[in-house]
Amino acid sequence: MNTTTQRYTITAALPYTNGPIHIGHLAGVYVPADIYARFLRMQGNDVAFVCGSDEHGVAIPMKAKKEGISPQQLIDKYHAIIKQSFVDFGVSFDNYSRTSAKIHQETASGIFSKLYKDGKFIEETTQQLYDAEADQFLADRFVTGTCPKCGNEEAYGDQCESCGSSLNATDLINPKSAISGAVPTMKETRHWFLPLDQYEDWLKEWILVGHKKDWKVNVYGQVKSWIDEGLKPRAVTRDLDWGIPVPVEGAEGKVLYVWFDAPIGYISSTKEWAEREGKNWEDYWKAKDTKLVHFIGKDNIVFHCIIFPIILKAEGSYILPENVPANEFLNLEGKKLSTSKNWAVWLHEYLEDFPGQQDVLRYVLTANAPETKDNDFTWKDFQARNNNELVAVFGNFINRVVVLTDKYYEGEVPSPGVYSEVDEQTLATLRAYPAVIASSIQKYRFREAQGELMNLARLGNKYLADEEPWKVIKTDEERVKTVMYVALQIASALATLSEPFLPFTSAKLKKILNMEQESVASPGKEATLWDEISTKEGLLLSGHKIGKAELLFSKIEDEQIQEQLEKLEVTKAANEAENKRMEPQKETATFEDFSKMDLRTGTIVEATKMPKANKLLVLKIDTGLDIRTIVSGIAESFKPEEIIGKKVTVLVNLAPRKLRGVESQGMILMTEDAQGKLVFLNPDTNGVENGTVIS
Ligand code: B3M
Ligand code: ZN
Repeated sequence: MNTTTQRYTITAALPYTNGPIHIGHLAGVYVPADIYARFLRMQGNDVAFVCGSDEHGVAIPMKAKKEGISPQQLIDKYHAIIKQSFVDFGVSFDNYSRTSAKIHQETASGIFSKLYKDGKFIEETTQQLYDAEADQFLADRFVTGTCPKCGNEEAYGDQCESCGSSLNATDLINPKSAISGAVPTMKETRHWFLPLDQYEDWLKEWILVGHKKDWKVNVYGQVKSWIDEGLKPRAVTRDLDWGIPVPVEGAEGKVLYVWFDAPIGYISSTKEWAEREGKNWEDYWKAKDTKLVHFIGKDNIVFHCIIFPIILKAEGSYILPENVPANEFLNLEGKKLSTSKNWAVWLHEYLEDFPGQQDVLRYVLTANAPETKDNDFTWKDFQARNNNELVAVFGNFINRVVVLTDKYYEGEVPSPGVYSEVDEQTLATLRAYPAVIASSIQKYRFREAQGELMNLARLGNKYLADEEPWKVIKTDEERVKTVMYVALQIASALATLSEPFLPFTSAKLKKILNMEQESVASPGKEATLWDEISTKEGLLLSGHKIGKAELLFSKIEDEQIQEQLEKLEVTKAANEAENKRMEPQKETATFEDFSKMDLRTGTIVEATKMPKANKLLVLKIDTGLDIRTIVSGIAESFKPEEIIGKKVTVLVNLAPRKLRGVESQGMILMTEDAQGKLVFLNPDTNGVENGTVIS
């Protein structure tokens, strides 16, 4: 199947050091990346699996301020937590670095300087949003406002998390400083821009033509829609005092944009590893026959499929990603995971609450992986998958095999007699599994691959249940030898094939079966253990002595699940209390300010959903003056059909603005209830004519 070895550079998104790792990160990025890297190593490939902490960007100083510590203290704190939790969880990075490392500063600076010297940037002085109160330019997460594409009112200056659009701060409607809450003013500043538009044709050729077939539909679709909308030059420097200084004279006080330096972190991490291991890093980034694969979440697609490849292309000597198998998002108990709202299952806490049960979480996250659509993690499902699948199927099968081998043969693998048809069939099915699982993994379908692994365990369970060696032993001892021999081959195949998915279980099982610990083939070795399942008579030969039974998995009790659910209840209550806190009264408005607003009574006469926008409804309102279109962000609270005929209060002289290409001519006034559901602000106006002035 494999035999020729291939060089791979596998990267996993660098986590921001503004919080610990949660299950969303794991399901979206780290578990699939680890399965892939482990699998490739088992196939004898030459793999560099790299990651590291992303310690720059506006999110860091902002979070540090919130925690009352310095940015350096913040990154040190979370870098340590994150790094340790990956080790404890068995994520097999070859190197885990950090972007505050010297080698990274040098690498990122070096690439910027090269592009600068080669004239790849546009240098421009433009008006940027500025917070006069905080004496700071506002970009990225320092500014929030309404997304011009979907109407989400909490979009950031670099990206809207609701629709995934990548934005420039100046694109936001009604921008607001995230530092002081002030409405920003404009101020001139000079920056370096990467002219993404100049690479459009090249991107079309490379991705839209070249990777139409092998990239995931969700990834390909996003890239296509960005390219179709037209790319714009993007600033790759920022006015900020946290980050890598721009290595250009006269750029004091400016740093590299975090999304310029962070992906270069993959390269620096590889350098750090190569130096330590006596390898040549360039083999992993510049050799044409190396395959580069980026594992990321869907919100990072634009950076890995458009911006970083353009940086690499402009530099000129690097390879480009072979694939970017981005995942969708995982939700928790029906709600979006959120670091700031503490709505998460934190990895370091899980490891404390469920010691030794790393594989259970790995298993559940892969079984529920958001590979093609957003998925939900629930504690009940976690418990059920552990108890009904890992314990009842996988664990039960292994336990029976090991206990019976011990009981009948003192742990020695018996010699098989003549195979029955069922034995032959079972062995043939078993021998097909390595190729089936491998093929799914190669297509980045980890969920399907793990499903097949469980089917193999099911095959073993069914085989034992049908052949009933515990009964037959009373009448036909020879037959039982054959049955146990076959069952032992299935057990040893499970020990090997489970390694990418359940590395702790695999190691434990190999120890129980007294198998060669080293399942990772050395590069160039002809056959790997993975292949030998299909090609050899069996992995456990007659006469081989296995060890004693040990439980692979244990039942998870209701109380443990209850505890986790209670933890979430506490978070929910805290968030609700936070939301209920009264907003302070706004600045004084003069009578003139108020009388400028033309408020009227109106009626909704038509309502339709805005295509491809979760929050927006396009309304036709009878304002008495006219029937006009108003786009309103109320789609999550109301279905179009339930609001036709509703009386509303309309601000009719609000400056029109375009949302998703539709011009909105005014605004309807709303408030919200304690649960966050919107409520129409329509005092008792039945009987009042549309268009009547509210004053
Ligand atoms: N630090 C992770 C995120 O967006 C971001 C990834 C960088 S990968 C180069 O959550
Ligand atoms: Zn949006």
